[in-house]
Amino acid sequence: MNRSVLRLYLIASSSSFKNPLKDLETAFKAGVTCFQLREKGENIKSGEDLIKFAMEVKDLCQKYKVTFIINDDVELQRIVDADGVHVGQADINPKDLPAFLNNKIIGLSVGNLEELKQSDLSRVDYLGCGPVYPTSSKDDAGQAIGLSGLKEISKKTTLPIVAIGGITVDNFKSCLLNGADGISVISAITQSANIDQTVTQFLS
Ligand code: TZP
Ligand code: MG
Repeated sequence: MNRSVLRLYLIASSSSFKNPLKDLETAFKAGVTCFQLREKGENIKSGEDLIKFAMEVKDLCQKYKVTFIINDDVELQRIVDADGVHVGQADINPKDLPAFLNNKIIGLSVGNLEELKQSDLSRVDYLGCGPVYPTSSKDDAGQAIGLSGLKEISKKTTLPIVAIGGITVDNFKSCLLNGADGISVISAITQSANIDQTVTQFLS
């Protein structure tokens, strides 16, 4: 995959924003490069509602040339024909993902060198590394690995890396200087009072 796709990778659920489609459009228009639908947390959609929302997001992604990734839900990926899936260490092993994902993007979360060593990366296109900084957006995110942890992982792989966890407009540049091809954020954009400005700052 092209590493530049990871440059600004937004993650959100259907309830992360006050006006999800409007706010996502603002973020995409401002330059988000990749979007992951991660339907977790409170007030989440399921079934037909989730499919409908994911289709609407896919249309938006196509309009703004944003790569569209689905977290974990392989069936939803297939139904909406998103660009790929992202799985965590506790999810399906990437090597066991169905064959219909062969020409799709597969992302894997890696929290430390041990996880990197133990993961079958034969079908993995990029790694999500972190949490780099402490975060309250994921209960089981694990210990923050810091910039040193990020750098360590990046030295042991040639796969594209997106840094994640506690990343803000004030600390993202350090991630890009320590092995990350891009940065992935939830709260910095979903909680922003000025999404357009925040996205622009992340791209500067
Ligand atoms: N995986 C590791 S940390 C994290 C995920 C999904 C949450 C990142 O959210 P935030 O708000 O950008 O720290
Ligand atoms: Mg997962």
